[in-house]
Amino acid sequence: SEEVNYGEELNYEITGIEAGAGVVATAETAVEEYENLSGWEVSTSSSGAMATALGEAVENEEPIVVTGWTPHWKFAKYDLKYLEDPKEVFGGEEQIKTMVRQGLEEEKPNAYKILDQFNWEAADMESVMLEITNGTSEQEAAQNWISENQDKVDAWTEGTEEVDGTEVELVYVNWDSEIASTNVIAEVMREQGFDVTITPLDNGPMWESVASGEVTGMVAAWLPGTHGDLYEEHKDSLEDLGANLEGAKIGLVVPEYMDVDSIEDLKP
Ligand code: PBE
Repeated sequence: SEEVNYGEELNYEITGIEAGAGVVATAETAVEEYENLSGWEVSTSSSGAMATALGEAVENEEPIVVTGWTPHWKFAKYDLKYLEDPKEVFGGEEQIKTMVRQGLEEEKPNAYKILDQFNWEAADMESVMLEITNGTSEQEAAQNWISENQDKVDAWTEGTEEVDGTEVELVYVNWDSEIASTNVIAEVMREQGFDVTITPLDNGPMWESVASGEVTGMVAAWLPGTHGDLYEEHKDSLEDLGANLEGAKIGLVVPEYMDVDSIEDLKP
């Protein structure tokens, strides 16, 4: 593996996603911290463009290095691996947490309680993501998961009362994982009588809109690492409702057929 120089073939490019994503910022830190990544750059575009580039590379058995994360359907669809990260720049296991605006509990106690009780597992999120990527609409994939997992949904709504059009605005970023979770919780709340709007934003504005109280909340906070800076900046102006999913992870991801195992195997 010491012989292969993927850098040249890849034009020293790590295929990133949205510029505001935590995993992109962390990949930029990795480029600074790993001497062997000198000369490499993290390109930014969108999660969709990254997924397309990854799919094309796999189809042609070409090399590619992407900013990746778990849960994500790409691991079910392709044979992929995380590159080892001996400097631990990407951190360890993460949680996805729910954040709501201050005062929500008093103003909309039923909305607060459902958001507080929302939690599921990586396999749940992955099944919704996979269905969406295979062509089912976001809302329909959410509804399908709900009808197959009524026991979990019942636990989220337990102890709450149905409402008549109470408005809830959830914000998220167009990452596949957050499209899945936000649509599921939105559909659950609609079934309880809420008038739910979901609004995709960039990562920074997502956090700001919850902290300013402009919107109800979000289920898309990746901590402690990925969104650690945003959390530090806003934690005093929002309410942290804890994890809705355990065992998340970020890192650099490559196809299995590439002859590299560690970030340190990439050549300058
Ligand atoms: N992600 C998915 C996000 C959090 C959720 C890993 C792309 C990020 O990097 O900010």
